[in-house]
Amino acid sequence: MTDTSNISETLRWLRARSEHALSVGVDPSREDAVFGLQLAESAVAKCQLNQENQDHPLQLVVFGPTQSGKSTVVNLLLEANAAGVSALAGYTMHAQGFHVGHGGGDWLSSFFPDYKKVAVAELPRDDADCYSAEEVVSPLQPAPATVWDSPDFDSLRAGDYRESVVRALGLADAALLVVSKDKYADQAVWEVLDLVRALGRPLLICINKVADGDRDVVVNSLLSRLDEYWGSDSKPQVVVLPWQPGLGENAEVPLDVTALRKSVSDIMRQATRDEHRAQLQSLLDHGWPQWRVPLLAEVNAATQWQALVEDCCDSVLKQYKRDYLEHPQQDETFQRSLVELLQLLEIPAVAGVLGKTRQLITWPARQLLGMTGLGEDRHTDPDDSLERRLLLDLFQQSLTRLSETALDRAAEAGGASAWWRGMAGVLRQQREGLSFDFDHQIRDYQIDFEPEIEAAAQKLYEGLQEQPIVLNSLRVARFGADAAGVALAVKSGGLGLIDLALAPAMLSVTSLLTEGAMGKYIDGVMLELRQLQLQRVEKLLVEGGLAVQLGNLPRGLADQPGFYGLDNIQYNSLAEALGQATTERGLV
Ligand SMILES: Nc1nc2c(ncn2[C@@H]2O[C@H](COP(=O)(O)OP(=O)(O)O)[C@@H](O)[C@H]2O)c(=O)[nH]1
Ligand SMILES: [Mg+2]
Repeated sequence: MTDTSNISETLRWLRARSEHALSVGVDPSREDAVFGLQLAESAVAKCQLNQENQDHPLQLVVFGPTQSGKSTVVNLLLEANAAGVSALAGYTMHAQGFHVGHGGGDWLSSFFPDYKKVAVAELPRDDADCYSAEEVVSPLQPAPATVWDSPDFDSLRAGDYRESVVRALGLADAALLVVSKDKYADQAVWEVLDLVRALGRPLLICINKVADGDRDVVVNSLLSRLDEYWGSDSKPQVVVLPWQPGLGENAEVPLDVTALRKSVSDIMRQATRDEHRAQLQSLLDHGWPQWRVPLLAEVNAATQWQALVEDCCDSVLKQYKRDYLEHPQQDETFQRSLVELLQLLEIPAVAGVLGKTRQLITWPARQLLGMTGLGEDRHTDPDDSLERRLLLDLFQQSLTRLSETALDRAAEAGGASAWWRGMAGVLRQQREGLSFDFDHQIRDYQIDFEPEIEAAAQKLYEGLQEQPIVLNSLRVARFGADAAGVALAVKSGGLGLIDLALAPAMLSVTSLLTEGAMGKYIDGVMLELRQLQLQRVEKLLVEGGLAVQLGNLPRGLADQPGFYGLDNIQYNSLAEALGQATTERGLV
């Protein structure tokens, strides 16, 4: 079984996130989940208390809706005027423990670490994070024991102090629900009862303020309701207290009060702590289907997001192949290899131009374009290469597609719509930065790839050495200044390929090289080069820019209120910590 401190930490984290979501108005239905999480946290603390202070006295917790007579019942049980009774709703605001036959102990403050212990008479009305625990003289049996009076959970102000009801309930070895005749059918009562049932402690229900004539009708109605909710499980015992003026104030004790005391003694005697660890697990099993709903919605949405991102990468790569690598008129890589080759051939006209500017030729080189006068009117950014422009365009298209999808899914009703809205927001915020980063990665890739182009040119040159006829034709070919200019422009990455293909001088070089045995050889070298280029671009997309950066975007939601920010692995370890089944990747 999972270790309790891990359970406790996990529950606390889940609760903090859920409360955060509530505070920003995301999904008000999470209030119930918070209630269940609080009870589970308290049940964990009880298990820890059982281990660390095995002998702490039996704890009976009285709970119920407002004005049902909880404090009155506590006094009847203790046979003392201990708990404050009032006709005002929400009069009891704190958990109040009455020790019978013992004086309490340090274990209590470690069970209520977030609460201040205050004397009953001094419990403040403006601070809910207090409790009291005092010894009373009482004939209650069995003893030693502590009887807890608790605040209501259903009145208007109950939100302020409801947590202390739940904290006290977790401490219970046995529990007593006090409902009044007019409250027993309330939704709020049955919701709490549902949780307490999952907590599994011996439970007694007391219907209070029942007029004599109504007794059978009310009891039968409650019993049939219990049948409906409890099914075949063993149901709690029900006792009745009549509507009787001055109940508990007279010396004469009505029969019903005696019966109540006896039933309470019985459930206290039934209480055993051996079951508490298993009961905690039942409580976790009970809450989990509800707690996991928003988590799963996010994990599923995040899985879908990853699939979308992978899809985008695939389609960018496909388009890059089609529109760049395999596009016959946009063979920028080939042209650049040729320019390198021309340099290696030391053809005078080309070598002259390139030679003069040798130090300036760092590719891409802004300065050179100004010198050649080429391309200025066509490209606003002199660093531009077709490849970079295409990749950037494709990246932008991907971002647009992702935000449109996010907005579409946000518009669909469902648990994940806030997540998608959040993602659309993250994308909007980060779009500029992402594009900037991706651009840098393209340039880094291009600079890294430059030596490969040079190496390919070197191979072409070596091949040419074995083809003296072609080599000679090249050496004697007449290259005008045009060819040199074209070469330089390509070298600096500033010339569109269409221009290059049209440049007659280059055409003549190309045709010399692409025919016969030399042509085959060149095709081979170029094929290898393109394969390498495809690999590098794939790496750029998959390991770099697109996949990783876009894949990490959901993390931006983890810090925003209302989100849990778990991925599939984190979800599974959380589920495991609570003893729940994990999920396969890609679940829906
Ligand atoms: N007449 C009569 N009044 C009761 C009975 N039980 C509780 N009351 C009154 O109902 C009001 C609320 O009782 P209290 O014990 O403070 O309810 P709590 O809010 O559940 O603690 C008080 O005015 C009590 O005197 C009862 O059985 N008969
Ligand atoms: Mg009260």
